[in-house]
Amino acid sequence: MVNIMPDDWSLPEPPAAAALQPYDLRCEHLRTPLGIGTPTPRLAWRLASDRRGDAPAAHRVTVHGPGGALAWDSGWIDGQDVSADYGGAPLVSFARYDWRVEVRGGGSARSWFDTGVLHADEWRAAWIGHDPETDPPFEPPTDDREPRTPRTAHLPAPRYFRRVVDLRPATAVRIAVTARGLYELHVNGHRAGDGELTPGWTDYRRRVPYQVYDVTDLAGDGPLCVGAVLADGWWSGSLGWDGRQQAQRYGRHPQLLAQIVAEHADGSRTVIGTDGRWRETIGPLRYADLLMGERYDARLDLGGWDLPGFDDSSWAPARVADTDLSVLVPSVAEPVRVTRDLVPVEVRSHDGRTIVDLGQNIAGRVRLTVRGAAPGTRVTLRHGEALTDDGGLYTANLRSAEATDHYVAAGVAEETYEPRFTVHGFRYVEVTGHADVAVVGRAMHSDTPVAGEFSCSDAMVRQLMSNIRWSQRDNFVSVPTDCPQRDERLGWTADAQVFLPTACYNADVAAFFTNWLADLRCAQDAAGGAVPDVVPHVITERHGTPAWGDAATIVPWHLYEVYGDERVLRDSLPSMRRWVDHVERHNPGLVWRDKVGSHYGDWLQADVRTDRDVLATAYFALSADLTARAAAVLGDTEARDRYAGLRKRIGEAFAREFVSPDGRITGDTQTGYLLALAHRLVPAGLVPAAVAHLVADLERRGRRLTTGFAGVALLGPVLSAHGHADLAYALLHDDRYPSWGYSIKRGATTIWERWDGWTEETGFGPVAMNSFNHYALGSVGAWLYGGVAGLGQEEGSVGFRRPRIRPLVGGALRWASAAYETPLGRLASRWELAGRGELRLSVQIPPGALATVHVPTTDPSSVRESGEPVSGVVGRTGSAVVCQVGSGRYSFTSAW
Ligand code: RAM
Repeated sequence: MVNIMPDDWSLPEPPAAAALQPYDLRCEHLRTPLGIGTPTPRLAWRLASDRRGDAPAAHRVTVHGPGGALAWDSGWIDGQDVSADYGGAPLVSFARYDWRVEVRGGGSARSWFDTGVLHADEWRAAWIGHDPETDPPFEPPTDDREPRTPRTAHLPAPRYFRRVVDLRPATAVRIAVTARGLYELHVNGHRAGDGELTPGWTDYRRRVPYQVYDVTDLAGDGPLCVGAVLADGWWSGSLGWDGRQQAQRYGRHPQLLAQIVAEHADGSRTVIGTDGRWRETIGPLRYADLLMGERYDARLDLGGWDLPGFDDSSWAPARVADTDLSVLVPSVAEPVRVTRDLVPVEVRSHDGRTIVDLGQNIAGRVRLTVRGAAPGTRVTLRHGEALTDDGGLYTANLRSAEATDHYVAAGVAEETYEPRFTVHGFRYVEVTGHADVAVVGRAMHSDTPVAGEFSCSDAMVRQLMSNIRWSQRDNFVSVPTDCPQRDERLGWTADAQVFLPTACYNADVAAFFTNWLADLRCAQDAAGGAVPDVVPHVITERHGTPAWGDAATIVPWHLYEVYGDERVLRDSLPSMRRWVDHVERHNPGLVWRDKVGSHYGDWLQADVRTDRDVLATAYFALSADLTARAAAVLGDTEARDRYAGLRKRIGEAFAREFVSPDGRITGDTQTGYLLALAHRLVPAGLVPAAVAHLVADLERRGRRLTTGFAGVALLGPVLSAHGHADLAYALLHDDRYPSWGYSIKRGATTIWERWDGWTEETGFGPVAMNSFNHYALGSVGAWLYGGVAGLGQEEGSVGFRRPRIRPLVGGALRWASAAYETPLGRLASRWELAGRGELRLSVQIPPGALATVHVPTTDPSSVRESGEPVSGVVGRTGSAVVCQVGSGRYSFTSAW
């Protein structure tokens, strides 16, 4: 069964433009951000032009600050840059800056950014929140009699805070807010902003991000009521496996911090921070936990608690808990948002329970509507990814995560409830307690803008891409996690690095990973250089693992290649070096056998076991290589030479130790060959033999893969680079175990953690670890974009200055297409077997790029572009004519 879900996060079209038109203006990788905290933010734009060969020659940026005053005029800057670092008058905190970019001979576009706290001494706020262990307890509401499970027994009630202030008439009101915990901000009876699970998860010991809200419209002219709900979240709630033991990892109870900044017509400001004048209580939200779920008792509603006139005399004065503000940092990434509602595809009754099927495995929660319930009716929502054979909810794979929400009805004709401080990974919801209910799924994730789309003629491959995109969204929840459902949801570093190339094609993840890399650097062992297996660092005993720790070099380098922002290398080079030095220090023989941490090998590979020393040493070579390249970009020639030399010696050690004279790699597994070939560790003369061994292994197994997390992404690229695209396609189209198609045949709407998540022989895989929503094996996505549709860049090109379009016509495909927003603008390709031996290839190249296009053909003389003999030919390969083109749209035809 192929279950096609519309994947309607489609890529918006760039503007139609006769001449160079800037669009998609960003500041520090974000669109119209509030709370920018750097003094020299990077401003960037893309360009659209319908004119062939167009390239920008000069640009000019002007920035106007408070009161409309000119803050910066860059003047005309010659060159093809599509970004500029702010270079004007010192920025002022909490102010709006309007900016405009103009391109010589082209158009102009405007955007804005809004600053946060630019100087640490401008904070006027304290952390507030009762300490339940030392402060008098809040009076429990009398009708709070709901029984709890052992897992929820310890969960405290979230707190409600409020403060009413009388501001002089203000022209603008902003609020900077954060929590050690999770918060939801309210202003004058309204929720402020649309971020979820704010402030997000970071390494709270070192960085607690704050968000800034412009609440001018909500503020009005009268008194201003600022309210907040505060819950445990990652700070003090269940975290990782064995949720209860891991609870209170960062702190024992949550705290809130906020600063209101009102601006008046005369330019003066009123600043009010959280302090002992705020008031605090508990309310209808009886507990809220990311893993366990929420319980809301609507009978205890605090109606109007966030309005100025509310009587809060029974609330306690807030306790000032702490005044350490040194950990506060501006938010640098998009918040989590609810981006899509899913209407159930089926609602059934099972054993007196209602089972709702959303038709799609998501991360998020539901909106529940209850009609005609008596006061005190308890409605329970349980979440699961699958159904048991008899049609009940399957929850064994959630381990200790209860993923259960309870709603106690107020008893009005119709009432609506939506949890806010929990997130579940689920496709099915079981509703008990009341029959007249309606449920809508609410998908939420870090709201990274769509950057690419891929399609093709094969329904199963389209579903594969849909599954990949969903697993990306479902697991990009503030940090890149492994899974959204069980008691884990951690930032496993290998998962992130293997999936990163795919993630970059799907979405603009520049800000998202910039944030995560800051946590990676915080997490790295300061003395030794070991990188933990999960970031943020919460499993202290696991670190230094091959392929996991190497995220320290792979992630910054790949971000640099894709986005062309060398600042990521500047920030990361010391960390990259320390990681490589750490491995070298413990492995002076340059074969990585010692200090291998938890060594998971080629995690969850099927049927075989790749030699661990081979895998480790290949990653060591890769990390040394990337560190050398980063040093070269930054002009550090000494470091470049040192790491390039190291890479060379690791390569020699690898060849000596693992490559036999007949081209066999120790262990003789697909992943062993893939790693060695992809990272150029096979001596040139033995490459054909090594490829032959890889191919022989695949053929011997009836064209079945055995790869796990580390090898899987390399199948397509390595096989097709060595003339075996047919095999790569065979694996892509396969639907026998183990393959992507096998899960899709079974109705998968997300990528499974393990090839054997469910099999005919055994049914569900091991309950100890069996997620149906894990992106690692979805790392094949990069090959769909970069291989099948052929959208990539030349070796050495950065930021897609020199794109390479090299489609891979083959398999069962009649056509394939992909489009991608490069830093320069839109890059796209579509190939199609048009019948009668004709191939059509249309491509779009962004302004300023010089692209190499490989036009597939069996007859070089047949190649035409827009009906004319093709020009700009720079070479021929066995099956393509290679030509160079500048920006614009081109339509090629050729014999095939
Ligand atoms: C499990 C998950 C995760 C992986 C680790 C090693 O927790 O599969 O994705 O990285 O193991």
